[in-house]
Amino acid sequence: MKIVAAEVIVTSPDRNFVTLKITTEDGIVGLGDGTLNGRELSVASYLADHVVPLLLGRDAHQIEDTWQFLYRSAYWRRGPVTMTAIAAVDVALWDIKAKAAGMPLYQLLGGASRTGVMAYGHASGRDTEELFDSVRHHLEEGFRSIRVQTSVPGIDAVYGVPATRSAGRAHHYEPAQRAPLPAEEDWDTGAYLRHVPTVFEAVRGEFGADLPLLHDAHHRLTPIQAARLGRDLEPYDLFWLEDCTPAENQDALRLVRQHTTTPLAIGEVLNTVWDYQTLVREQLIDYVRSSVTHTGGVTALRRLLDFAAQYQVKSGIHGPTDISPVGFAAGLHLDLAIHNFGIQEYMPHGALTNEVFRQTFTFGDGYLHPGTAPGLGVELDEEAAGRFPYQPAYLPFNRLKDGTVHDW
Ligand code: GCO
Ligand code: MG
Repeated sequence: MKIVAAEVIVTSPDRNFVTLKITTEDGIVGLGDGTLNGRELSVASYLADHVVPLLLGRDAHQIEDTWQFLYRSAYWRRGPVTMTAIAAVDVALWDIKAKAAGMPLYQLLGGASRTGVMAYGHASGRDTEELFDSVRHHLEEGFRSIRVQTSVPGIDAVYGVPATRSAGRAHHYEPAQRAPLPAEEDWDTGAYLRHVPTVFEAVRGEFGADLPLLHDAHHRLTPIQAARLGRDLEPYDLFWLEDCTPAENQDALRLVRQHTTTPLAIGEVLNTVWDYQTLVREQLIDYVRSSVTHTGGVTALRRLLDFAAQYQVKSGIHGPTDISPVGFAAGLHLDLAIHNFGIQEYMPHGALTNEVFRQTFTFGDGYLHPGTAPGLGVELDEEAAGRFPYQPAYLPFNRLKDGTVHDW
């Protein structure tokens, strides 16, 4: 089944998305997500300039061969732009194969291992009252596991907490801003380490012992600071503490592990199984945070999660709004099929995004399901996509009080 066309579509409903649309000689269309937040056009160019010409005429069914060809023939390996571009191709080919088979993708990955996929949502607040309100709102929306992010006294703008509560999206934090330059946020590790445990104490007091709670430290701590935070949070029984240290230093997690039993999740900025070698083999983490979109697609993430399964490490697939509905759906099919599923992040997309990407997944009482439509279950409305041209957008960055740039 020859590939006869491949097109890169950049659209910006609510935010920027890069989609690869592959068409086969018998008219089957597959979609892949190539969205890399704040660097979207680099992936669009990598795909359009260097990958599309290689795809034309290839057999769409040869997913493994195409993956190996794109990974090895570039000579320059790994990195977020390359791995996101490979993911876009891989996911589009899985979509095509599943449509050709007349089955939802999870059937081709071995079939469902569970009836639904447990999802967590993002609650946040500038103070306790606003945070409790946000947790309640998420419970009403159907979430049964909640990530808790909080403002910190003395810090003006902090990751995960919207600076303003705009109507309609009041409870959803959007990680990028449409702006010609990145916004500057501030950071004070001491103030954060003192404040966060008091917030979890309050949340546990209000919502009880049973509610699974998560927290994202977003790469800001040194190993000894992370060890202290993990230990201080032990009384509040977190489902996980995420990105406690910048993960390119895998060895750092040994020290954190020696000091705390708080479960650790890492990996949304990692791109390949190689980035996880020490983390998984030494069981330094409990959850793999990679997305399908940034890790080379379904083929590569499946392999990574199978490796993790040998060490009792589970999945926690990244699901922010900067993964498009196409990449999100691909993650849901994997979640349903693999044995070592842990939890799925679910940050609902905005109304305009849902107009452009027609989706079949369902959510209720804490669980997501990708649906049973053939393929991924996502269709792109190209007319709607065309109404939302690309807009420059950046992730924020951090400075300490003395002006030093810090991890965001
Ligand atoms: C998460 C992430 C996101 C990232 C965003 C960057 O846990 O969902 O940390 O909020 O900041 O995906 O593009
Ligand atoms: Mg995160």
